[in-house]
Amino acid sequence: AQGSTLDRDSTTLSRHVLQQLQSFGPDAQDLSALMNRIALAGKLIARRLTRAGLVEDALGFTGRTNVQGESVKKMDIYANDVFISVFKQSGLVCRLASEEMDEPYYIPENCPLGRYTLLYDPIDGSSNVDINLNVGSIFAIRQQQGSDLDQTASDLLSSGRDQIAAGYILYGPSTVLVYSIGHGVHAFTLDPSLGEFILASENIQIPAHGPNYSVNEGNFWQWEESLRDYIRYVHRHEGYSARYSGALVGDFHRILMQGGVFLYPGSVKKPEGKLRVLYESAPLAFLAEQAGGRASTGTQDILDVVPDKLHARSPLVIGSTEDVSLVESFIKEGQREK
Ligand code: P6P
Repeated sequence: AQGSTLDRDSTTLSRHVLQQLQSFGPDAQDLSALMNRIALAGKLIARRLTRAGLVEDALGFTGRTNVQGESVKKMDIYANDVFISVFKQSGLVCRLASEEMDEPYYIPENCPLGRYTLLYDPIDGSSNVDINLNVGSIFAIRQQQGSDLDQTASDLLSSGRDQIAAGYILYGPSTVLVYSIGHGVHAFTLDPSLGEFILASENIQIPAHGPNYSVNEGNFWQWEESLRDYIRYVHRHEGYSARYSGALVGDFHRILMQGGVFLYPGSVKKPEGKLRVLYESAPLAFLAEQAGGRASTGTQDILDVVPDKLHARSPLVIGSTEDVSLVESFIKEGQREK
């Protein structure tokens, strides 16, 4: 037992990435280094969140609005800059595209030959920061296609199947980093006394069905009738629990660990929904499929969606295969009746 505990404690994130790839070639080294930078960003953000009520520039609003028209919180800016800072030193990343930036940030020292692009939502669910509830960072790593000399980053407008790695950091009672590089989904827990993310669980699998359904029912009357019919179905049937924290990463993590379905559907007025393809739906869809689950817009696999612009949105239905398919069946039924 002692041996296995020590083995686990010495399986750091960067080591785990190399083991995943069974090779120590240049790609493996790069991804290992990239995941190490993600881990450093997570530690820096976790540290600030832990002291949010005690330091300046952590709570409250900046008075600015971002490209989404959402009010920007101080924590959004801090976390956005953390990712830029840790990747500047990596020498591997040329561009960073974030929910908090209208255009991608280019790192001139690494461009145009930088091989990777980081797409991220630095603090997702930031409205939870001021009430000490969980928030998260979501990330995806893609290889840069072409030199992008005109800095339009048009190569990023491709399907989620071009992601080479994705994951999130969940800042909750403990700080958990979940990632996949295409070889299963694995979770690490931050040990603050070591300053290391330690392997917690490997090859996480989403159950085929689970009890949780996670959706903001306050939007009930904005949805298509077919979605309302699905909600009426779960209201009528035993065994369902409504769980919604208002922060996507925490709500998705519950689904990943216990099964069920998270939905952010389109509404009649906003058929594309609220969540962003490139740095919210697509990374989580990558994880969901790697964990034996599914992610859909309701009519199409999320990983097949090709965004038309950097901050494109899509509806999201994600989680257990049976639960996602049940939602899709209601939507298809609704389309037949039209
Ligand atoms: P609503 C947070 O603002 C966020 O982007 C996700 O983290 C979360 O799932 C969703 O929006 C919550 O949106 O409309 O239910 O408040």
